Amino acid sequence: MVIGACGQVGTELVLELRKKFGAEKVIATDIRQPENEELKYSGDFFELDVLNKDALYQLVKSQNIDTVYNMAALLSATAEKNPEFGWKLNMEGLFNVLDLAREKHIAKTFWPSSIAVFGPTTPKSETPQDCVMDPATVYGISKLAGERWCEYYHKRWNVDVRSIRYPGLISYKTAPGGGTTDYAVEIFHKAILEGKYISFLKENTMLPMLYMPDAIKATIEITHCEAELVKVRSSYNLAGFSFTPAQLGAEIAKEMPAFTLDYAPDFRQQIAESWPGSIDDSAARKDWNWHNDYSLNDMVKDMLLNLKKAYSIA
Ligand code: AKB
Repeated sequence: MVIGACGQVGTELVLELRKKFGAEKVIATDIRQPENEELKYSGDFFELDVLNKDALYQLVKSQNIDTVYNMAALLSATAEKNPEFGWKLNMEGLFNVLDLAREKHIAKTFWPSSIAVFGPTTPKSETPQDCVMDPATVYGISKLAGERWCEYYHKRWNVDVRSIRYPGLISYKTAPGGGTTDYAVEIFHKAILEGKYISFLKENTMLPMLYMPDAIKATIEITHCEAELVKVRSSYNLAGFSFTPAQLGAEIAKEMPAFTLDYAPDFRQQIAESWPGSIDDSAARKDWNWHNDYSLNDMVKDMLLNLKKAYSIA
């Protein structure tokens, strides 16, 4: 079962799981009906609010669910605008699923953490798996608290919970909603539709990123590998490549020479500045053999190709 199936990661996760395991084996759920056509017609969908513990339990039981991917969350920028709800959704949603596992109604669960668990005094470059973590956002605080709870449930009740600290995720099928790294997706849409983009982050703001096919691959691999391989039960560092808005703009301009980029930083700049510029993901590489397939250049080419197709531009 995928909770938050209509979101940026959920959409592609459901489609890939259905491809891998069969459509009838994967239940998609979200608080709202799917808009993505592929998702809509690819298999069963149920409306579900992860905060409704009873409805969640009923669905898990009636559909005989063994694995839950719990992707429902308020991201960094949105949670700053509504801190109380950000905390509530991110924490209660996690507890509702962890408790199902603790009570043995499901066998295992995947829960995404984020580079937002790091903060201003965290080492900025090649941020280690274990280091100072002083998140400066509600989202980051909820993810760090969630990581501690995941490890606690695992140690105390042997709950099989697995997690990755997602960096910024770049995708063309479903847009991200309310994150600080969203500029790295918006820029492609604007480049194709208008030939220009105004970035809400400053030109030299370096952030770790990952292309969606790699993120989906990692998510499925960590969830389905042997339990013994998963040595970190809080959450694994993970990354593909790092870039600044200026560097991404330059890559896009290689493919679209007329593209222009300007900057008008807003409140998200401060969030971005509290996060690492690059991530050391050697623990994930060593423990469960993680590796990314896409470089920055591969990603840019693939994004432009697919978005041009989506907008019917030759
Ligand atoms: C965000 O920007 O909030 C997310 C994240 C890095 O977790 N994309």
